[in-house]
Amino acid sequence: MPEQRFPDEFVWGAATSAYQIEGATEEDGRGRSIWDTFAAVPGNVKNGDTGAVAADHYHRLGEDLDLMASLGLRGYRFSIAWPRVQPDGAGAVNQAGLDFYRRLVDGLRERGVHPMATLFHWDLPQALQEAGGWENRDTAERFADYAAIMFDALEVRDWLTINEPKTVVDCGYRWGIHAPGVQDEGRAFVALHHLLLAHGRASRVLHEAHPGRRIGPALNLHPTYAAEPFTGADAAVWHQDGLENRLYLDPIFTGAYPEDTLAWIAERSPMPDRILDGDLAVISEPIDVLGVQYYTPHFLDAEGNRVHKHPTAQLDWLEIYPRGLYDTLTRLKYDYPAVPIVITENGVPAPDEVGPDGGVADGERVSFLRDHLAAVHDALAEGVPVEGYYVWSLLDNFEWAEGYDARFGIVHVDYATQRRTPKSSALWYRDLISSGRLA
Ligand code: PNW
Repeated sequence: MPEQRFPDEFVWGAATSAYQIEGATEEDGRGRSIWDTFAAVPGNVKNGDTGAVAADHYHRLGEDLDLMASLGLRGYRFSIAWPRVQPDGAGAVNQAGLDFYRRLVDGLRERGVHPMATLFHWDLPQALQEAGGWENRDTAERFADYAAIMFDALEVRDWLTINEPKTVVDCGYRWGIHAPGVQDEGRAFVALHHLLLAHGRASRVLHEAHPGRRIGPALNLHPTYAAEPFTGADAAVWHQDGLENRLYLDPIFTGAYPEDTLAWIAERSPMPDRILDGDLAVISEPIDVLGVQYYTPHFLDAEGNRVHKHPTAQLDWLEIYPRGLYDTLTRLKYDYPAVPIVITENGVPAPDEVGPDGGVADGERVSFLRDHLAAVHDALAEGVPVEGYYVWSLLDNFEWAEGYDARFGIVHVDYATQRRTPKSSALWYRDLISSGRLA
């Protein structure tokens, strides 16, 4: 195989999110989030796990920054816990919360690591949930206010608005397996519209207040395919593509919801009535960067049911298919206007893997990352403007409804001692970063 060299300026990064690693949920004036509430209800999260301690990152910031430097990371994507900064989601700012993220950004800069900040990675202030959460249009305004606070407080060039609106809509509101635990399609798509509105409002605020900085959404995209050719699955595949991908990409890039998907939604949700004049102009505020999160494709049988064609990971929703990342990236190039793309998440879970010597040999993760990066390289060769890649995740962490059993980190966390141990994938990644080429 010819050598697969990446551009010198390619940003090799790792990603995390606040609720999944910080812990310290009741310290220094942090308000309550919907994930604190959701995780406290027995049965919602495996083993009754919560983010109360997580990887204790809030108390181990210096150590974790040094860890990033030791791996040679060029980029770090983190999220800001809204309730740390605005405990009630509106009004008064909690200085201690702001200070934590200032220390983080300063620490990254001192170590030459490029920061990428996510404004919302699912930990909505509980007070806003009590006022209707994302079903309440006002939450988008509150989000724009919070975004303005963060834009002024942190010297960060690159911002992401909403992490995976699709997962909020599907897991949080259609299936009820994530906070806020709603199971109602009608309400789900109302929430969707307000999430996109929040994205657009915050993007406008940034453009007006800080020209030169960049912002975009972080979308999980799932290429959809017929599991077998000539089975008549094409209509189902297109419908699924609407729900998974076009429902998010089209309004942001083209200023219109996909008509077929909107018609389907209209049969089950009052969402179309909630679209006011001017909303789509806000939602389609030009983006400067697109965060792409890729984990898995969806193969459908003739009835439109999902089937697996390839091996799955520890979590069975994750069917391993690196070619899907190439297909996703090239599809963006051919179907949508060109913007710089950053892979803001890609990774794989595995059960605890500590060997007898205390080391962690996660060969399957190395293969997964290598194969997906080869797909990124192929997309670069095809002219897709991919600027960087952030592996999910830097650390083992609170994997939402799966709790601590599913470990996505390239660095192992022993939750009893909070000891960090780079896995073989972290050492492999460090070498890749220094050579710039896939061996
Ligand atoms: C993402 N799916 O969520 C999130 O952004 C992370 O916080 C999370 O830890 C990571 O992926 C791993 O799950 C997803 O069902 C959740 O396809 C579900 C899916 C995809 C991504």
